[in-house]
Amino acid sequence: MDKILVTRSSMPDYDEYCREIKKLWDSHWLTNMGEEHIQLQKDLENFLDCPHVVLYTNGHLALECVIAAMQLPKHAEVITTPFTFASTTHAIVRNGLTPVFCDINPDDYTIDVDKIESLITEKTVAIVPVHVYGNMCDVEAIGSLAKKYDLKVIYDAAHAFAVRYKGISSANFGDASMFSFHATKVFNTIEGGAVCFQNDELVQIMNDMKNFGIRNEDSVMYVGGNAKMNEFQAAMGICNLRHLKDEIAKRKIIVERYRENLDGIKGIKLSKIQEDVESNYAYFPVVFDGFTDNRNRILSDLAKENIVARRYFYPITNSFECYKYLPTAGREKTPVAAFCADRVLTLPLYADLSIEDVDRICGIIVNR
Ligand code: T4K
Repeated sequence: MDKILVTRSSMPDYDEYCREIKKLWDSHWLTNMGEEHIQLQKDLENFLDCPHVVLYTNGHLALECVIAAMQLPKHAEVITTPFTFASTTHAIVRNGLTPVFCDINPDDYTIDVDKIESLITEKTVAIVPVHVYGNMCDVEAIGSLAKKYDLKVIYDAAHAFAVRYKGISSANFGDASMFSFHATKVFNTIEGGAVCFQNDELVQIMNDMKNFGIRNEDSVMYVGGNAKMNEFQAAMGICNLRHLKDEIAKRKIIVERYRENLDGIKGIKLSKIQEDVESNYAYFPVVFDGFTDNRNRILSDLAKENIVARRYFYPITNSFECYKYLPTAGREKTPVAAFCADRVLTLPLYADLSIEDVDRICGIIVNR
């Protein structure tokens, strides 16, 4: 039997992609904000109902650039969560800022907004919350706190492309949101990412930042790097965007089947279905809380059947070796995140996963 991996990239028809990139052979224009790049940017601004979308070569550099664009004072504190991919915390630290780790709530794994205020000090300048698995953070509470304490809010929305809260696109909350368009995401440009925001004044700096800080042939404004999305990436995005609604509809059917099979079983905790949120069905996390001996046994039982689930997110970032020096590090400071990281598995999920395979995966978990 073929191996089932945690996800599988969505791809357009081969011929559709070839038609899209044919233009690149005609023009010899391969990168540096060419026609495909401009087209994808417009398509995304429409799709996301967002006035400004700036494209990047990947989500991580997009996040690094938008944090840099906020021009926050060095060594200032940024409140964030450790239950995320390495990228979130690294982007903060690589900007010379200090991450302060807030715990998550156990129902949807996003930042616990009731614990943010006690972490705010005179050094706090920003919050970087994560819409983990596509679940939305409590954007209203975060918005109020940011207003009260005059903090920037930059969402790591890597998992939340095409998600809406009360009908509003996830691109439109906080000062900015970063999406990842990596091959493993609901919408991919092979590698890729974007920063989305409403503020007109950010446009120039976000564009300069990804192009060595160069404003024009005469002026270099910032110490920027190279984080431009190339034309082949943008072409993949244009094609994939055409099919996104179908892809999400297929994912929904798979997620509903997982829920049918696993909901209500003692010791299996599924992510809360959030009210007022239109989901993108990005990941299917399951927390094994006393169901059987432990999560790792289930991981290896699945592996014996050629099924690869993943422990997103273990280890949590505040326990990383590279952050041992931080006074704010230590997984004991975020007990809910530590608990979930020790027990979570994200099960295989992609548009073409068959219902039979979903049933087989659930059978292995439930019948062991
Ligand atoms: N913030 C958050 C919250 C994130 O989750 C991420 C990325 C970022 C920021 C940064 O965004 P990017 O800079 O990546 O745009 C993967 C992804 O590389 C990473 O994008 C993602 N989060 C993270 C959660 O997962 P790995 O090391 O687990 O990926 P890998 O290579 O093991 O792939 C997982 C599975 O995906 C494979 O078993 C099969 C499938 N796959 C993979 C690739 C590379 C495909 O079907 N096609 C492919 O091309 O990190």
